[in-house]
Amino acid sequence: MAKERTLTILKPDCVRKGLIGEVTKRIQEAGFKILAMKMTRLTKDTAGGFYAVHKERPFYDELCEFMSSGACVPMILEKENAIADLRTFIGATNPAEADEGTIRADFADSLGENIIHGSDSVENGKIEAAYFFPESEVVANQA
Ligand code: IDP
Repeated sequence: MAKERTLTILKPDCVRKGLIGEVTKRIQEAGFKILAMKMTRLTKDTAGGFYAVHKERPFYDELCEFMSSGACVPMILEKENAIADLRTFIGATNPAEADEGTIRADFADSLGENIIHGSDSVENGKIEAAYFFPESEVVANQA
């Protein structure tokens, strides 16, 4: 199977709860290689741009408020089947419906504040990775 890249974000609730280390450890133990990572704080506008696909949804404003409410940690991850595997790893959007042992089942409080993001397609993964990282910040060769 071909290697894929995906974009994850440890959301502001993950940072506030002191879970950066725990979630990053699980990401690495699950076989994802971190090619880029940083801490940043989105503005309401940059959060809105990232989630533009949800612009017409009733929760859009709440989502932009939440995503700009504190620091977050975006990362580019690489692995075979990374897109689907990360989605399985993080669990369903609503933590009440997330499988046992997933990040959202273990740590998320609500549908809105659900700890972690994962790209939903290869195409969106590329767009989302470029939203946070110029190619010069992607360390593909880590030998
Ligand atoms: P995903 O993050 O599992 O891909 P999406 O449907 O793409 O889920 O929604 C993006 C984010 O918007 C979710 O992770 C969650 O933080 C937020 N969200 C989704 N649905 C709701 C809702 O009904 N109320 C509040 N926030 C929501």
